[in-house]
Amino acid sequence: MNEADQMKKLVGEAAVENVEDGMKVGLGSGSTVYWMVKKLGERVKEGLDVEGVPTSNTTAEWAREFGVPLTDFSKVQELDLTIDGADEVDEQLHLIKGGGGALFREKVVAAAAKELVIIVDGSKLVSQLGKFALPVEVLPFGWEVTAKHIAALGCSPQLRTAGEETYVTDNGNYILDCPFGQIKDPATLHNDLKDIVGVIETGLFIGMADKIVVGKQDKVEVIS
Ligand code: ABF
Repeated sequence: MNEADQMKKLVGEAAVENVEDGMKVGLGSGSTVYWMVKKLGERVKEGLDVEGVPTSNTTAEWAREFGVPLTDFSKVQELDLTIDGADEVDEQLHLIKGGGGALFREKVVAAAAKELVIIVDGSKLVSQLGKFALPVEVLPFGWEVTAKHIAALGCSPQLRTAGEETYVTDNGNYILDCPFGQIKDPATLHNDLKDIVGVIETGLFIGMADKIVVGKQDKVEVIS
């Protein structure tokens, strides 16, 4: 296992220490979350009573593979905790998420939880968001017009592809990756984007994270 994967495994497993018996847990997406779900499955085998709401079909497959019982919002409308990854974390704990294409369900699941714990390696910590192109989920109908309005905010939106095909989210929508560069006021940019008809959700998670579990060299730090 390479150093990056070892770091993901370290923080993913450390985050499971936040899970208590009887909890309903939001299960994020991404390669760091993979290790969290795997560890959670080991705790379930040891007797932990937990149910998870997955943020993507991929995460649901991991949960089934590792034996983490799943539930959904028809059965539970408030989660005790959501554990998820991120692409960037700034000093105010605002996030850019969505590199994995699951931002909309990730935000719904994060918003339904009493606490949001983010698991990242140290390379994701930034002083200002924006070096990572901001993923924006848009309705496929009229996406070209939506992209034009997003461009007017100061970027050149790129329609995300999967091989030769247009990438389609679990919700049947498209993702525009928007390289804004340094984002001085992420809250305002998020609101301006959400005002554009055709924009469904942005990868800016403003003031949602409660705790960041960070892997640095061979140790884990917690920022909150
Ligand atoms: C997911 O975690 C996405 O929002 C984000 O793109 C991803 C980061 O993935 P990884 O842990 O693989 O770096 O929640």
